[in-house]
Amino acid sequence: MADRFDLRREIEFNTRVKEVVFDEAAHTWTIKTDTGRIATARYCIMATGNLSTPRKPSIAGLDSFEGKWYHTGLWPHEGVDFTGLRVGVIGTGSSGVQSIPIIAKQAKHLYVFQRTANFSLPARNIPMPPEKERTHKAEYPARRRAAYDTPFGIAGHPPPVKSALAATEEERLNAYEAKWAEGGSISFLYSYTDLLLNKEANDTASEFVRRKIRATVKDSKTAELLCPNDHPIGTKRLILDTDYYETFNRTNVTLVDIRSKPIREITPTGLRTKDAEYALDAIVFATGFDAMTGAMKEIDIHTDAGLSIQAKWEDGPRTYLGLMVAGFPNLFMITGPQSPGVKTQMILSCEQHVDWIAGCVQYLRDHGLTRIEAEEEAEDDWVQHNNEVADRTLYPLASSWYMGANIPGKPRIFMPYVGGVPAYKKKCDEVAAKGYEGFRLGTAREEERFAAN
Ligand code: NA7
Repeated sequence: MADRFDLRREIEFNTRVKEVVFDEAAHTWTIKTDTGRIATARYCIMATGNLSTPRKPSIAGLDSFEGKWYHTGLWPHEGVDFTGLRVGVIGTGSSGVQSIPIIAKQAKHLYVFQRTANFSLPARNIPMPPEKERTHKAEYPARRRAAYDTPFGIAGHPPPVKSALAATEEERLNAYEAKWAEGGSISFLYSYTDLLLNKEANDTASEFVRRKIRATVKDSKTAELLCPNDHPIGTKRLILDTDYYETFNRTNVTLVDIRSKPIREITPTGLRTKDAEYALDAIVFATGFDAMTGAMKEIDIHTDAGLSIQAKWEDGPRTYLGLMVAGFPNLFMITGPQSPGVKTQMILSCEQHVDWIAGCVQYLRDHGLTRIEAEEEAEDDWVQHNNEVADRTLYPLASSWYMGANIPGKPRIFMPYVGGVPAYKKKCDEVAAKGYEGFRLGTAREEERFAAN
């Protein structure tokens, strides 16, 4: 892509942005980096990602550990060979669940330290048959257009038409079995209309997966520990795996419940829980990310009047459309909090934001404008709408990274917009068509007199 679009000359590689400051008189952002390079730009677009700030828990004693430790989000590019080693994996989200079967095949012994069990479905990954690849690629433009009309931004799954509670037990079992055999998470959640809306409906799908876990894992105590029981299926990221539950039938794998017996400390030779000590040569932290707001808050983003993103988002993120933040003119976000981003196909949502921002910047240029800022009231309304939509679903019932629940002390607010891609895109397009409704527009020469929308 970089070569095809001749992008390399526009990119500063190996550069970390430390601070970005808005100059209110000039209507520009100044971007300061760790290489000393400073850039000034009319607009600043934060494409810093939702899952880009890996987070390692502060467990006492890690500095004393004599083995090697890794974080799944900072994996060495050259790979890691665990052959013959005693390995501990901490964390059983997507990253843990997908790496555990592979590490188990190499390690002498693998200890999986689980605090919370998660639902996982078979990925059914196989080499792509060439014919399927050809027909799929030939349909790219039509698929992309169709994807914009689906809630998750993913084409090719017929939307459900029926409530799970309107189906008979036998119908439901057949439907879930078929989806289990096919693989995929969206397709599974698309079995019925109300799996993410109604707890009773959801229970039927959650119980189906628990039965699969019990049927797969031979040791009944281990199976029971692996059965999620604290959240409805789909309200945390629904994991896809290859042989995850089967891995616990291996003799070199031990599941350790750190919910009832928490980790106390890491020692030079391993890890100590409340009731036991585990000798380890390597530790893998699969403990996730400071999701959705972490990367933005890591950079010192502020205006020359002194308002900072850290202060503004102290009680949780506030945005207008997940695209801009009141008080921070000319600063855009790609898939910011309160946009559908992480609850959709990311590439599509990134594309929609990029197109919207490009259209906006073009509009400002065409109208001789140099400043755009979200209005407080529009932002308040959007945050409220975002919360109301989430509260109509089961999502807030889970202690997920969508809620900020995985970071001690982080405010618990449901961050993604779950009203679906079509409703969101329609709103963004309407806002633009109305001359950027809910935004104040202005010019550097006329700071005081913002053009009314
Ligand atoms: P996740 O989904 O946030 O999972 C992190 C896991 O680490 C989860 O099982 C946590 O348990 C566990 N965790 C976190 N802190 C601790 C401590 N202190 N002690 C023990 N266990 C801990 O991150 P992933 O990287 O797996 O996946 C992130 C997303 O990337 C994923 O959803 C996909 O969208 C791609 P907890 O549930 O908090 O009890």
